[in-house]
Amino acid sequence: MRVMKLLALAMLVGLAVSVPAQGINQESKAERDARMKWWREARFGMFIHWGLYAVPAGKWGDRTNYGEWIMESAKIPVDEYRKFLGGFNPTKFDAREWARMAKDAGMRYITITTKHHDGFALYDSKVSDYDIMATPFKRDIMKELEEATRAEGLTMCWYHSIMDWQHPDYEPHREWSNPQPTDANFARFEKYLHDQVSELLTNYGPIGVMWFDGEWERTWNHERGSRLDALCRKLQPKVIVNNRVDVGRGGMAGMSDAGFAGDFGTPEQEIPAQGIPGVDWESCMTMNTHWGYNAWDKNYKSTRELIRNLIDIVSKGGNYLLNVGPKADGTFPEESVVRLKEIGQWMKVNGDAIYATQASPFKSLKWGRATMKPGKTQSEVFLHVFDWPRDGKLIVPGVGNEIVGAQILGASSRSVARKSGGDVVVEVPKTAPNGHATVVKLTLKGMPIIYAAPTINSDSDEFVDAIGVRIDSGSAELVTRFTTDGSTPTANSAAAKGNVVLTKSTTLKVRSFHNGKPVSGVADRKFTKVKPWAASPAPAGKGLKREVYRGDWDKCPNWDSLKAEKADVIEQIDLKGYGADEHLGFRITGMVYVDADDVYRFNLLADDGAKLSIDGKLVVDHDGLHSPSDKTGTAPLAKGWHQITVEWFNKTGGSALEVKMARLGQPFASVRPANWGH
Ligand code: FHN
Repeated sequence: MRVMKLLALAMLVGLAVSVPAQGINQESKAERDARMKWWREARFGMFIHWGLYAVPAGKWGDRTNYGEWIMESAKIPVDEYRKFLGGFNPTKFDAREWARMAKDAGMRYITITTKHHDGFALYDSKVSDYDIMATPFKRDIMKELEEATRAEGLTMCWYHSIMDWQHPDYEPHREWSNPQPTDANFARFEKYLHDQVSELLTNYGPIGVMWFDGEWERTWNHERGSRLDALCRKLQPKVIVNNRVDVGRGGMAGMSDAGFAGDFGTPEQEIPAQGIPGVDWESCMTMNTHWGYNAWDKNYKSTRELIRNLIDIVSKGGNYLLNVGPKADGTFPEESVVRLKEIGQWMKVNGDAIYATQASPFKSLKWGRATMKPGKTQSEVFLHVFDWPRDGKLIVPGVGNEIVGAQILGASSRSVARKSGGDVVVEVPKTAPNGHATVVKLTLKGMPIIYAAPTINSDSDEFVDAIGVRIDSGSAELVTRFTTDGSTPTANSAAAKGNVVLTKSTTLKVRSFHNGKPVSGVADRKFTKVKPWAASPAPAGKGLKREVYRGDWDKCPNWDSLKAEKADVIEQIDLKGYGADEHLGFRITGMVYVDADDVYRFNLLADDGAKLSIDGKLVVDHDGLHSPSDKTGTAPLAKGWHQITVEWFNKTGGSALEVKMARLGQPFASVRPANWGH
């Protein structure tokens, strides 16, 4: 009975129980938090891209703008590229020096390319002759670096590419390469991949992160990703695995959909506009414009930009993985050495505002960013000031707490901070102590109370009978009051205790109150009561009709103008039997059953483009070329059967197609076969 009541409440709430897009391995939240703890507190790591590509250092023929992709981009055949083996003799390589530079820069972990896409292993692999032992150097670089990293108190992490341009069993192989494989067998390649990952997770001590990459080609899929994820966790249960082990990553923005393997999202060369509460992520970025060493690339970001990237990322709850591309002789480019040193000088003073901090309590700050260490008795809020106040008054907007104190990190004396209405004014020197960013630590009594307009959470703006809307003020100390008649909430307006249930079309207005006084702006959102779309007569048959097409498209074509290769009836919307095919399209038609009048959400996962229509109306438009990602749409439906059409195509590379649905307020689930008809 209790479950039914909770479900009823969840339905009314109009908000699904959100499932963070974090991994598929079965562990409790407490177990996951314990496993992720060191990584979340570390916040800052060094990425190292090193391999044979450092030998040409970016030059091939008359071009000098290559990096670690030189083999693919310059179409250098395997047997030609292997000649770099003889030139890879990094006699100046000093693992301890590398680890010391990372530590002195304030980095807490190192992630190095054990094998990049070119297939060359930087360690002594027993299952490959294409490794460091085939070079004049003949030393296990990973062993030396792992020992040095640990000696400096840092955590060793491995980057490992799934895509492999040289292995004869890897597919798709490069038609420009030679020798051309004659009996490529991807299952054999998968075993080779597992064997190398097993070496890396067996022979080098405890590893912090397995950072997979190159998961986007058509031969890699969710089943293989799940197997590789499971292998890592079997070998080292405490290891953290990034989301590129599987195929759930949505492009360079880096975040995954629920249900895919991987512990954290991997935005690349970008910083998300805002963090996502409850989702772990790490932005990886270069110092110049190449990951691998390019002797001509002098386009290095300034130390100030690198420090402010770190602050911006951490203020949004993420980690920063900053890359170095060492030279073939084993040294870091001088430009990288200088920047690491300068970042380290800043971190020495301000590391407390980075390590083990959480995302900013503020929605935004005009003059910079914030990070925080919240606590029940008192909280530390670190104000990272980019634009220093010339009048010596740093205004911190909308703070409801009593002030315990204020201090510029690195300063010998405390600063004076006073309340001015809802703001805090901190007296600071007329010039900024640090041009990159000066940090003011503001200590507050209790958990942060930030005067920001409450958020109105709902998965839909439409409803059929009633909808429950969750309103969040951001602090237990604040009371949220609301109106449904369009007026501005006052101290006498109704208080929103969690969820507000609406039964008629309404513009909901909400505002935060502290000690009886309004302390935030007003947020509003319009909710409309709608008639559900009429149901159709029940279908005669089970399952859905599918037409299969072959062609080369950039978006869903006009299927009526094409001739289907075949037509069949399917039990479920998926790619069974077609998983690796390219230049393929489906048009799926039939009916879907819903068991009550309500608003329903449809989630469409696709690579490449797809569209989903209900009763002839387009509900999800996820058309175009893109990596596996999902989009959601809603439709108000009467109990019974409704027409559904799903169009989908895959151009080249990876592919994905899945439809999930949910009644408003419930989590997404696959559609039971009995609920499909035609
Ligand atoms: O193709 C790789 C690239 O060479 C580099 O390793 C980056 C770093 O994250 N990852 C891939 C591009 O997304």
